[in-house]
Amino acid sequence: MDQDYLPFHAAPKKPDYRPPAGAVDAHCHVFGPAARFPYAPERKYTPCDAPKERLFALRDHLGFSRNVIVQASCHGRDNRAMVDALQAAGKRARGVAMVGQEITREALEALHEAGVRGVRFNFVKRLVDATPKEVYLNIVAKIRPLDWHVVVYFEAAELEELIPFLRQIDTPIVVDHMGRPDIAKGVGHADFQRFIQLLQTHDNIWVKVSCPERLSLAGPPDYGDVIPFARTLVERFPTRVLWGTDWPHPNMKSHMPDDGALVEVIPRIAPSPALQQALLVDNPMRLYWP
Ligand code: 0GY
Repeated sequence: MDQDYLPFHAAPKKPDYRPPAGAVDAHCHVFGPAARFPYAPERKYTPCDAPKERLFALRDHLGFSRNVIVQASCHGRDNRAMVDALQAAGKRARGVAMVGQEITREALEALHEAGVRGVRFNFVKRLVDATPKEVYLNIVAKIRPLDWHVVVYFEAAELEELIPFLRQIDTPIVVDHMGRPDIAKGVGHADFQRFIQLLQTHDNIWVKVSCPERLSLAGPPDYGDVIPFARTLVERFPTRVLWGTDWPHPNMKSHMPDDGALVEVIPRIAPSPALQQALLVDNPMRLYWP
Protein backbone atom coordinates (compact mmCIF):
# COMPACT_ATOMS: atom_id res chain seq x y z
CA MET A 1 0.00 0.00 0.00
CA ASP A 2 1.36 3.40 -0.93
CA GLN A 3 1.18 6.32 1.46
CA ASP A 4 -2.41 7.51 1.60
CA TYR A 5 -2.16 11.10 2.79
CA LEU A 6 -0.13 14.21 2.06
CA PRO A 7 3.66 14.23 2.56
CA PHE A 8 5.06 16.50 5.27
CA HIS A 9 6.04 20.07 4.40
CA ALA A 10 9.37 20.00 2.58
CA ALA A 11 10.65 23.41 3.71
CA PRO A 12 8.85 24.89 6.73
CA LYS A 13 9.40 28.58 7.38
CA LYS A 14 11.67 29.82 10.14
CA PRO A 15 9.09 30.89 12.72
CA ASP A 16 8.90 34.54 13.75
CA TYR A 17 8.30 33.34 17.30
CA ARG A 18 11.42 31.95 19.04
CA PRO A 19 10.72 29.36 21.75
CA PRO A 20 12.51 29.76 25.10
CA ALA A 21 15.84 27.96 25.61
CA GLY A 22 15.38 24.27 26.22
CA ALA A 23 11.95 24.02 24.55
CA VAL A 24 10.43 20.55 24.07
CA ASP A 25 8.32 19.40 21.11
CA ALA A 26 6.25 16.98 23.19
CA HIS A 27 4.30 15.26 20.42
CA CYS A 28 5.94 14.08 17.22
CA HIS A 29 6.57 10.80 15.44
CA VAL A 30 9.15 8.94 13.39
CA PHE A 31 7.92 6.65 10.60
CA GLY A 32 10.14 4.01 9.08
CA PRO A 33 12.04 4.12 6.88
CA ALA A 34 9.89 1.17 5.84
CA ALA A 35 12.83 -0.70 4.36
CA ARG A 36 14.36 -0.91 7.84
CA PHE A 37 11.31 -0.60 10.10
CA PRO A 38 8.28 -2.02 8.25
CA TYR A 39 4.81 -0.69 9.04
CA ALA A 40 2.45 -2.87 11.06
CA PRO A 41 0.37 -5.35 9.05
CA GLU A 42 -2.75 -4.29 11.01
CA ARG A 43 -2.27 -0.55 10.28
CA LYS A 44 -5.21 1.54 9.10
CA TYR A 45 -3.09 3.87 6.99
CA THR A 46 0.34 3.85 5.42
CA PRO A 47 2.45 6.89 6.23
CA CYS A 48 5.22 8.45 4.23
CA ASP A 49 8.64 7.63 5.65
CA ALA A 50 9.55 10.29 8.22
CA PRO A 51 12.98 9.30 9.48
CA LYS A 52 14.72 10.51 12.60
CA GLU A 53 17.22 12.69 10.74
CA ARG A 54 14.37 14.81 9.36
CA LEU A 55 12.83 15.11 12.82
CA PHE A 56 16.09 16.26 14.39
CA ALA A 57 16.67 18.78 11.55
CA LEU A 58 13.15 20.14 12.11
CA ARG A 59 13.76 20.39 15.86
CA ASP A 60 16.83 22.55 15.26
CA HIS A 61 15.21 24.61 12.50
CA LEU A 62 12.20 25.49 14.67
CA GLY A 63 14.38 26.41 17.66
CA PHE A 64 13.56 23.46 19.90
CA SER A 65 15.98 21.45 22.04
CA ARG A 66 14.17 18.19 22.70
CA ASN A 67 11.51 15.83 21.35
CA VAL A 68 9.00 13.45 22.83
CA ILE A 69 8.50 10.79 20.16
CA VAL A 70 5.10 9.15 20.38
CA GLN A 71 4.40 5.72 18.94
CA ALA A 72 1.74 5.95 16.22
CA SER A 73 -0.73 3.27 15.19
CA CYS A 74 0.92 2.64 11.81
CA HIS A 75 3.85 0.98 13.63
CA GLY A 76 1.53 -0.90 16.01
CA ARG A 77 3.38 -2.32 19.00
CA ASP A 78 6.66 -2.54 17.14
CA ASN A 79 8.51 0.28 18.85
CA ARG A 80 11.83 -0.23 17.05
CA ALA A 81 11.77 2.88 14.87
CA MET A 82 10.93 5.06 17.88
CA VAL A 83 13.59 3.40 20.07
CA ASP A 84 16.17 3.75 17.30
CA ALA A 85 15.41 7.48 17.16
CA LEU A 86 15.68 7.81 20.96
CA GLN A 87 19.05 6.13 20.92
CA ALA A 88 20.30 8.40 18.13
CA ALA A 89 19.05 11.51 19.96
CA GLY A 90 20.94 10.69 23.14
CA LYS A 91 19.35 12.43 26.08
CA ARG A 92 17.52 14.87 23.80
CA ALA A 93 14.49 12.66 23.18
CA ARG A 94 12.06 10.65 25.26
CA GLY A 95 9.48 8.21 23.97
CA VAL A 96 5.95 6.97 24.48
CA ALA A 97 5.45 3.33 23.44
CA MET A 98 2.54 1.08 22.57
CA VAL A 99 2.75 -2.28 24.33
CA GLY A 100 0.59 -5.35 25.00
CA GLN A 101 -0.39 -6.70 28.40
CA GLU A 102 1.98 -9.62 27.94
CA ILE A 103 5.04 -7.36 28.04
CA THR A 104 7.69 -8.50 30.50
CA ARG A 105 9.42 -6.48 33.18
CA GLU A 106 12.70 -6.94 31.27
CA ALA A 107 11.22 -5.57 28.06
CA LEU A 108 9.79 -2.56 29.91
CA GLU A 109 13.15 -1.92 31.54
CA ALA A 110 14.87 -2.04 28.15
CA LEU A 111 12.40 0.54 26.84
CA HIS A 112 13.03 2.66 29.93
CA GLU A 113 16.76 2.47 29.37
CA ALA A 114 16.22 3.71 25.80
CA GLY A 115 14.26 6.71 27.09
CA VAL A 116 10.62 5.60 27.05
CA ARG A 117 8.56 7.15 29.83
CA GLY A 118 4.98 6.33 28.94
CA VAL A 119 2.52 4.11 27.08
CA ARG A 120 -0.15 5.24 24.67
CA PHE A 121 -3.74 4.02 24.66
CA ASN A 122 -5.47 4.89 21.41
CA PHE A 123 -9.30 5.00 21.37
CA VAL A 124 -9.75 6.63 17.96
CA LYS A 125 -11.83 4.09 16.04
CA ARG A 126 -10.50 4.96 12.58
CA LEU A 127 -6.94 4.24 13.82
CA VAL A 128 -7.13 1.04 15.86
CA ASP A 129 -9.31 -1.94 16.69
CA ALA A 130 -10.85 -1.77 20.16
CA THR A 131 -8.87 -3.10 23.14
CA PRO A 132 -10.70 -4.21 26.33
CA LYS A 133 -10.24 -1.77 29.22
CA GLU A 134 -8.97 -4.59 31.48
CA VAL A 135 -6.04 -5.04 29.13
CA TYR A 136 -5.14 -1.38 29.53
CA LEU A 137 -5.48 -1.60 33.31
CA ASN A 138 -3.13 -4.60 33.32
CA ILE A 139 -0.61 -2.50 31.42
CA VAL A 140 -1.01 0.36 33.91
CA ALA A 141 -0.18 -2.05 36.74
CA LYS A 142 3.02 -3.04 34.92
CA ILE A 143 4.26 0.48 34.18
CA ARG A 144 3.47 1.99 37.58
CA PRO A 145 6.73 0.75 39.23
CA LEU A 146 8.71 2.56 36.53
CA ASP A 147 6.96 5.90 37.23
CA TRP A 148 5.71 6.08 33.67
CA HIS A 149 2.53 7.77 32.57
CA VAL A 150 -0.32 7.02 30.17
CA VAL A 151 -1.03 9.01 27.01
CA VAL A 152 -4.62 8.72 25.80
CA TYR A 153 -5.98 9.64 22.39
CA PHE A 154 -9.75 9.92 21.98
CA GLU A 155 -12.32 12.16 20.36
CA ALA A 156 -14.60 14.46 22.37
CA ALA A 157 -17.74 12.38 21.84
CA GLU A 158 -16.06 9.41 23.57
CA LEU A 159 -15.01 11.23 26.73
CA GLU A 160 -18.17 10.66 28.76
CA GLU A 161 -17.94 6.91 28.30
CA LEU A 162 -14.21 6.94 29.10
CA ILE A 163 -14.35 8.92 32.35
CA PRO A 164 -14.91 5.92 34.69
CA PHE A 165 -11.93 4.20 33.06
CA LEU A 166 -9.70 7.27 33.33
CA ARG A 167 -10.60 7.53 37.03
CA GLN A 168 -9.11 4.09 37.58
CA ILE A 169 -5.68 5.19 36.34
CA ASP A 170 -3.55 6.59 39.13
CA THR A 171 -0.45 7.46 37.10
CA PRO A 172 -0.28 10.80 35.31
CA ILE A 173 -2.50 10.80 32.21
CA VAL A 174 -1.74 12.99 29.19
CA VAL A 175 -4.62 13.68 26.79
CA ASP A 176 -3.63 14.12 23.15
CA HIS A 177 -4.80 17.09 21.10
CA MET A 178 -7.10 18.65 23.73
CA GLY A 179 -9.36 15.60 23.62
CA ARG A 180 -10.21 16.54 20.03
CA PRO A 181 -13.04 19.00 20.69
CA ASP A 182 -15.58 19.78 17.98
CA ILE A 183 -14.51 23.35 17.23
CA ALA A 184 -17.88 24.22 15.66
CA LYS A 185 -19.56 23.74 19.04
CA GLY A 186 -17.46 26.37 20.83
CA VAL A 187 -15.66 26.46 24.17
CA GLY A 188 -18.93 26.78 26.10
CA HIS A 189 -20.40 23.52 24.80
CA ALA A 190 -21.05 20.76 27.32
CA ASP A 191 -18.48 18.45 25.68
CA PHE A 192 -15.54 20.83 26.19
CA GLN A 193 -16.81 21.91 29.60
CA ARG A 194 -16.91 18.24 30.61
CA PHE A 195 -13.27 17.98 29.71
CA ILE A 196 -12.40 21.12 31.70
CA GLN A 197 -14.26 19.75 34.68
CA LEU A 198 -12.30 16.52 34.43
CA LEU A 199 -9.05 18.48 34.55
CA GLN A 200 -10.33 20.49 37.50
CA THR A 201 -11.20 17.43 39.53
CA HIS A 202 -8.20 15.24 38.57
CA ASP A 203 -4.83 16.86 39.04
CA ASN A 204 -3.05 13.84 37.52
CA ILE A 205 -4.52 14.68 34.08
CA TRP A 206 -2.44 16.74 31.66
CA VAL A 207 -3.31 17.91 28.17
CA LYS A 208 -1.49 18.59 24.90
CA VAL A 209 -2.67 21.87 23.39
CA SER A 210 -1.67 20.61 19.97
CA CYS A 211 -3.04 20.04 16.48
CA PRO A 212 -4.85 23.22 15.45
CA GLU A 213 -4.38 21.92 11.91
CA ARG A 214 -6.48 18.82 12.62
CA LEU A 215 -9.21 20.58 14.56
CA SER A 216 -9.61 23.89 12.74
CA LEU A 217 -12.56 24.52 10.45
CA ALA A 218 -11.17 27.93 9.45
CA GLY A 219 -7.90 26.32 8.37
CA PRO A 220 -4.42 27.65 7.74
CA PRO A 221 -2.49 29.79 8.27
CA ASP A 222 -4.44 31.40 11.11
CA TYR A 223 -6.23 28.49 12.79
CA GLY A 224 -8.01 31.25 14.73
CA ASP A 225 -11.03 29.14 15.67
CA VAL A 226 -8.87 26.74 17.70
CA ILE A 227 -7.10 29.45 19.72
CA PRO A 228 -9.84 29.95 22.37
CA PHE A 229 -9.81 26.22 23.21
CA ALA A 230 -6.06 26.00 23.64
CA ARG A 231 -5.77 29.34 25.41
CA THR A 232 -8.48 28.40 27.89
CA LEU A 233 -6.57 25.25 28.81
CA VAL A 234 -3.19 27.01 29.05
CA GLU A 235 -4.56 29.76 31.27
CA ARG A 236 -6.59 27.48 33.55
CA PHE A 237 -4.08 24.64 33.86
CA PRO A 238 -0.69 26.27 33.25
CA THR A 239 1.31 23.53 35.01
CA ARG A 240 -0.33 20.61 33.14
CA VAL A 241 -0.19 21.62 29.49
CA LEU A 242 2.25 20.40 26.82
CA TRP A 243 2.76 21.44 23.21
CA GLY A 244 3.87 19.48 20.15
CA THR A 245 4.13 19.82 16.40
CA ASP A 246 2.61 16.40 15.60
CA TRP A 247 5.15 16.17 12.78
CA PRO A 248 4.88 14.50 10.23
CA HIS A 249 1.11 14.99 10.60
CA PRO A 250 -0.24 11.55 9.67
CA ASN A 251 -3.63 11.43 7.99
CA MET A 252 -3.73 15.11 7.09
CA LYS A 253 -5.69 15.15 3.86
CA SER A 254 -7.10 18.71 3.67
CA HIS A 255 -3.75 20.51 3.85
CA MET A 256 -0.25 19.90 5.15
CA PRO A 257 0.70 22.47 7.77
CA ASP A 258 3.87 24.51 7.66
CA ASP A 259 5.51 23.59 10.98
CA GLY A 260 6.94 27.10 11.28
CA ALA A 261 3.40 28.52 11.14
CA LEU A 262 2.34 26.07 13.86
CA VAL A 263 5.10 27.40 16.12
CA GLU A 264 3.79 30.91 15.52
CA VAL A 265 0.48 29.84 17.09
CA ILE A 266 2.22 29.34 20.47
CA PRO A 267 2.27 32.98 21.68
CA ARG A 268 -1.43 33.25 20.79
CA ILE A 269 -2.36 30.36 23.07
CA ALA A 270 0.26 31.13 25.76
CA PRO A 271 0.42 34.92 25.69
CA SER A 272 2.97 35.60 28.44
CA PRO A 273 6.62 34.54 28.72
CA ALA A 274 5.77 32.75 31.98
CA LEU A 275 3.06 30.67 30.30
CA GLN A 276 5.38 29.87 27.38
CA GLN A 277 8.15 28.80 29.75
CA ALA A 278 5.74 26.46 31.56
CA LEU A 279 4.23 25.05 28.36
CA LEU A 280 7.43 24.48 26.42
CA VAL A 281 10.08 23.86 29.08
CA ASP A 282 9.07 23.41 32.72
CA ASN A 283 6.08 21.09 32.23
CA PRO A 284 7.64 18.65 29.73
CA MET A 285 10.89 18.63 31.71
CA ARG A 286 8.98 17.69 34.88
CA LEU A 287 7.23 14.82 33.13
CA TYR A 288 9.98 13.49 30.87
CA TRP A 289 13.33 14.61 32.33
CA PRO A 290 12.68 14.91 36.10
C1 0GY B 1 -1.44 11.88 15.73
C2 0GY B 1 -2.78 11.78 15.16
C3 0GY B 1 -3.25 10.77 14.38
C4 0GY B 1 -2.66 9.48 14.25
C5 0GY B 1 -2.11 8.77 15.25
O1 0GY B 1 -1.38 6.80 16.18
C6 0GY B 1 -1.71 7.37 15.15
O2 0GY B 1 -1.73 6.81 14.06
O3 0GY B 1 -1.96 9.30 16.43
C7 0GY B 1 -4.54 10.99 13.68
O4 0GY B 1 -4.75 10.36 12.63
O5 0GY B 1 -5.36 11.81 14.17
O6 0GY B 1 -1.28 12.36 16.84
O7 0GY B 1 -0.50 11.47 15.08
